[in-house]
Amino acid sequence: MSKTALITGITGQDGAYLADFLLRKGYHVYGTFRRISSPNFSRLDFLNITDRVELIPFDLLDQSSILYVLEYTKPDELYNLAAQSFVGASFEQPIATGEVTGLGLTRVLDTLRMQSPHTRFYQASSSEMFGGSNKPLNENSSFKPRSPYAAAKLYAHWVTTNYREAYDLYACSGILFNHESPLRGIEFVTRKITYHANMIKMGLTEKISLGNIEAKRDWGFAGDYVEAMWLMLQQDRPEEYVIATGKTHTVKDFAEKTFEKLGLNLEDHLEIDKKLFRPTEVDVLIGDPSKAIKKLGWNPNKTSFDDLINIMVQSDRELLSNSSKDSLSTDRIKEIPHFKE
Ligand code: NAP
Ligand code: F7E
Repeated sequence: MSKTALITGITGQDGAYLADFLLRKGYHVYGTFRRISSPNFSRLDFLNITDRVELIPFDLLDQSSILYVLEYTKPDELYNLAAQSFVGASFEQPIATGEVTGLGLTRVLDTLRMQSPHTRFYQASSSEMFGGSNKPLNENSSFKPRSPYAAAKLYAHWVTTNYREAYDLYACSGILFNHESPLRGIEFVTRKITYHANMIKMGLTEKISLGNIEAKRDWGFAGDYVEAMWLMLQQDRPEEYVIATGKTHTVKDFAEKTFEKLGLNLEDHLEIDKKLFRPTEVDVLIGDPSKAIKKLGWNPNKTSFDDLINIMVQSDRELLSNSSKDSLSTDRIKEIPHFKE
């Protein structure tokens, strides 16, 4: 019989790639979605898998929906990817971020403990929990969260560790550094850059506004990172793993390369907007994936920084070329407003 997996947050970037990965492995995949005003399955559609996964309504704020989903699915593996995942928004909505990203995990794990304790559990922890360092960070590095998002993720991370120790659950956290793709949300900096650079190339806009372009991140490809999530649940013992490429680049590097690939000069189009700076920033992130390489056999070098940019630039070029001008004239062009300075 095929194994079953439940993915919370299947409508997000990682949820879609993970669902695709697990379907290829022969899993029966359940995925949760939020009831919102218009359906949001575009990422599953992009990968042509919407009809191949079983979708169940669910909200991390709603205990009874969590109970229902677990009773209904009793999965072999549960991947908790759902979260309010945008660091910038966590400064504007710190309480909702705590409720969803922090307490939401506890609701899921506590229900799992009672309903389906044999399910193997993956928690989507984040490099943001470290707060930054010039040196490569590993599983033993100390945490110093610099945003409400990072604090909520750290709470969820420790609850996962605690439930493993207290109730002997197979519960582990992947501490993932930034990973991007054509399915990345448009407000995250990499996708914002590849999308806007293509808009500029097509003459649909002239400028891109960015915040702190000196920030450095360890960026990988989301399609490679979901394999690490799965590998973590196939081990003899549940543990924590850092997943990263081991290389870091500034936002400016990413933007310059993107613009170059389109035959554009970043300087001619860049505006620095102070409103896009965060109240506290994580200046530098670089991860040390040695443990994942050694124990999981995971390969951090499948997709290079250059390849990642190529994939995203090409995908946004196709997306924009296939869209009518009318459909491009509103939401996507506008900046996401920031209310707090
Ligand atoms: P994403 O694209 O923002 O997806 C987040 C998912 O969570 C979406 O499916 C979203 O549903 C769902 N969600 C949000 N609020 C919810 C709620 N109240 N109840 C139920 N579902 C809710 O994020 P991602 O990039 O795929 O990341 C996946 C996970 O990894 C997140 O937990 C993120 O914090 C973590 N992480 C990401 C990275 C990265 O670089 N991508 C690195 C480290 C950790 P809607 O589609 O309805 O909004
Ligand atoms: O910012 C700087 C910004 O929003 C990256 C999430 O997946 O990865 C992600 O969090 C850097 C920051 O991602 C703009 O200040 C400059 O230094 O793309 P981002 P993030 O905050 O690193 C971690 C690992 C997660 O766990 C999160 O869920 O870029 N930056 N100018 C900008 N950032 C944005 N968004 N927009 C700008 O205009």
